[in-house]
Amino acid sequence: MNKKMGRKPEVAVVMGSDSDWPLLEETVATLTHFGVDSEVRVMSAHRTPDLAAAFARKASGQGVKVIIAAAGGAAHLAGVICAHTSLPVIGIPVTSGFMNGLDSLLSTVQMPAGVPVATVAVGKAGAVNAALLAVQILALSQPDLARQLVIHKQSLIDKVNAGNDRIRNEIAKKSKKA
Ligand code: RP5
Repeated sequence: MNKKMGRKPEVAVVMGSDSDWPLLEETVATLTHFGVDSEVRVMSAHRTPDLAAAFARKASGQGVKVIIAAAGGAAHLAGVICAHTSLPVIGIPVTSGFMNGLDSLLSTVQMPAGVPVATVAVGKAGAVNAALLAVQILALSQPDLARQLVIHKQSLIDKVNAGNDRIRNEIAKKSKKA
């Protein structure tokens, strides 16, 4: 939520390493676009397991409504967070040096029944979509965010239509020249 209004962030953005930050900046920028503040933390499922578990256990009590967790390689952070909270957890698989992040994708998405991680795409699309999904969850109880999401959908339509016009104009110009 809005720090300016003296409220704690409702979205937590956590990542397995500071090396993930360039990707997670996309997530935070998208949240910021909707006026949603976030708490950003680096923690590791493997290197700081106690910290990750404690963070997940306390998050709900601190006003967090959605947790976005990103990791690469043996990407278990979202799953470990999910194991310790009933909050919705969105997992972002970070692009890795091995098969461009297929390892991260499978590690994040292949959760056992009962422990759901809403896994988005590898890379930038996933980083942006994780933020949008978090906004959509918050929008269920926040009409202003719901209104902004309607505007966002219209911007997607406008962009596609502009692309259609541009391509059709280019083709028309070329066929006139020929
Ligand atoms: C994961 O290992 C992190 O999320 C990161 O994507 C990857 C590499 O971490 P560093 O070696 O850069 O710290 O846990």
